[in-house]
Amino acid sequence: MRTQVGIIGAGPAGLTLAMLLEREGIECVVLEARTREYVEKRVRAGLLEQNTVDLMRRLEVADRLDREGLEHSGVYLRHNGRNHHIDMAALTGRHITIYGQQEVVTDLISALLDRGGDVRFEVSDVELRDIDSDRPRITFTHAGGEHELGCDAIAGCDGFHGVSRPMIAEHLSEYEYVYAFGWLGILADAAPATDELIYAWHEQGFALHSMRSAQVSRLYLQVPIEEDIETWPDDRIWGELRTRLGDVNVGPVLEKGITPMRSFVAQPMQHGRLYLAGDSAHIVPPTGAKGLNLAVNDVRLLAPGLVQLVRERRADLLDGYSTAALRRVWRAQDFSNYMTQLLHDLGGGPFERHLQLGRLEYIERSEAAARSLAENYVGLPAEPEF
Ligand code: FAS
Ligand code: PHB
Repeated sequence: MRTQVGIIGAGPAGLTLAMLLEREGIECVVLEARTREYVEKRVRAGLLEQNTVDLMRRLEVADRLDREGLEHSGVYLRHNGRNHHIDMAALTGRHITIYGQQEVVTDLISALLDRGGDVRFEVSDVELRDIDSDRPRITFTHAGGEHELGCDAIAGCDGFHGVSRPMIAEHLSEYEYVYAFGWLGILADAAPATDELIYAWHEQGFALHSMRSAQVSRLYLQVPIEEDIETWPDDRIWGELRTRLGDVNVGPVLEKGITPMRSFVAQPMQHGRLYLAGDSAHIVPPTGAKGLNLAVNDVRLLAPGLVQLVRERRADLLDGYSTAALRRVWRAQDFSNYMTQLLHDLGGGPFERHLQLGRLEYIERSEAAARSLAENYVGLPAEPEF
């Protein structure tokens, strides 16, 4: 088999890249380990930056997003039982939109297949070969047969546990920071008790009130890193959410799980003809709602370079990909770390708690402080494409 760009992974990064390439008439094949149903049901991120929404509209895959997405002008920061609203739209002129990652993935797969895109689900034994040459190959098993895919370049969009990053590990510098806590998240059939997200600082730990629709709430609690979900029956979860968030509407819990919190960057995000994008290259704690948005920004920067390579056999754009992508990666790392340190119980005792409360009071009083938080949260304006 031969194509122009081989893409490993049908998550937000791989699918958005495939759509960007398809629009330019560049042939690509997406190889995905899981079933279509699994990736379309996987509950993860929920908040889209303005840049991500704008790009989905440009790709003409935003019809359902525009109908069902919840556009918000800001968020609430809560401490000492008081919610303080940060009007991000007033401060930045930009909005955020609540729309589940699984909906984004569903829309992208449907649009890609409708436009003749080639997505292979349930592939296995994926291996990358000759990535230091200008004719890299991917070998894999699919539908009971062994296959080889020749291409001009490979995009490693296969997430944190994928095969791409390990392939070039010897050429990478890796940076990691593991937090001593995680998030217990629930999806509940319960109308949100708030119009916009509430990020709550509380003596007992952080909590977040998010949502997926007017009928479905998405809520999170900070829990110790080794916490066993079995020790959290629903009534204990609801009780702790009420303690930290105040008013919550209780309903059937549709899903619950604990996500560890880490910051991770592998750089450079490329070697030879392999280009990493999304979680395969970086992980942020979800406090800044950056994970999905960073993945989309990576491929927005990667696509023009791949188009130039295929059309003009030149790689000067691609040679600058990692540097360009890492600028926003590290900005998002810093913001996600800032939001995490601001709102979570870091175990630093009373002095640290007073520092946090002082920062929260400052954000309430200072427009400059609020604007700085707001412009990072809604997403800095997208870097001009090359
Ligand atoms: P993804 O992990 O989404 O996609 C990678 C794809 O590659 C997967 O479909 C995988 O099956 C496939 N793959 C892996 N290995 C392969 C192989 N060898 N061959 C073929 N395919 C392979 N972000 C937020 O902003 N907010 C959140 O609340 C949030 N919650 C999260 C909760 C969890 C449990 C996790 C794991 C992540 C969460 N994230 C959150 C981050 C998440 O949204 C990611 O940033 C986002 O999925 C990144 O997209 P991709 O880079 O495309 O990676
Ligand atoms: C979510 O709705 O899943 C969500 C929202 C904001 C975050 C993290 C998760 O910071």
